[in-house]
Amino acid sequence: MRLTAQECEQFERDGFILLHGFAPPERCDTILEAAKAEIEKREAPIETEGEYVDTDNLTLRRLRQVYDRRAAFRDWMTDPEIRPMLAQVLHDTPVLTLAHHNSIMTKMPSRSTETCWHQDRRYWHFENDNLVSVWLALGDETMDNGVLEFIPGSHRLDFTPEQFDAKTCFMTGLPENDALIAKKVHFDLQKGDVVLFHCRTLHHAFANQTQTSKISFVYTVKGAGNAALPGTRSSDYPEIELA
Ligand SMILES: O=C(O)CCC(=O)C(=O)O
Repeated sequence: MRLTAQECEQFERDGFILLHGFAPPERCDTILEAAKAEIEKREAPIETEGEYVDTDNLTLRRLRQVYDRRAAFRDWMTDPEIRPMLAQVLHDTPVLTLAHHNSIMTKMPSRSTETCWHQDRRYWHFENDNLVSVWLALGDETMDNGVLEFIPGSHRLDFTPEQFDAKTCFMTGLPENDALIAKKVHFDLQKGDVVLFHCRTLHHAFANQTQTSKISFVYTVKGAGNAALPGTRSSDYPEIELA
């Protein structure tokens, strides 16, 4: 499957694009069942809400390194259908990087927290920013349960370090930041919807205010010509070319 010229332009302009209904419901159910089993096991490496905020909240936030956990996850991350689209937005051969987003994301009822505005590249170390994440909704994602919001065009802007706090969150309360944040958009996602977003695109999500867990899948691809910097976490994990 390929993106239309208009969709490619949209990605270049906004830094994200929605692929509505990309993954069939049965496939999402298989992934979701596997995700729930892995969530139940809670095996390392994981991240909890307590790592994002100063609390003793050990609510699960993310299962990391999921590629190695289940065939259902590996199959999704190496899905041949999406590769041509990834090649289009990267302008290069897509390569899976297992170092970073390679995760089941959770927003648990009651105890989840807001995710601050940020660019994913904040902890990533590559020669350049040619990296795109693939977000798969495994159920409904809305403002009530913490759907992602994006700032269109933010991937093309240059920011100063003063616009970010010590945790590399894009600060609210600064007039220039707030003016940009006012332009935020989101899509209400349904099971099978995929969002591709650039690693410089500012995004955030509120807490889950519902009584049902929100479970999503996210992985990242880079252009083959974009090497991870030696000696950083980004180069510590295998890469898989999706030719
Ligand atoms: O699920 C969320 O709150 C957003 C996650 C996210 O943006 C990230 O981990 O980079």
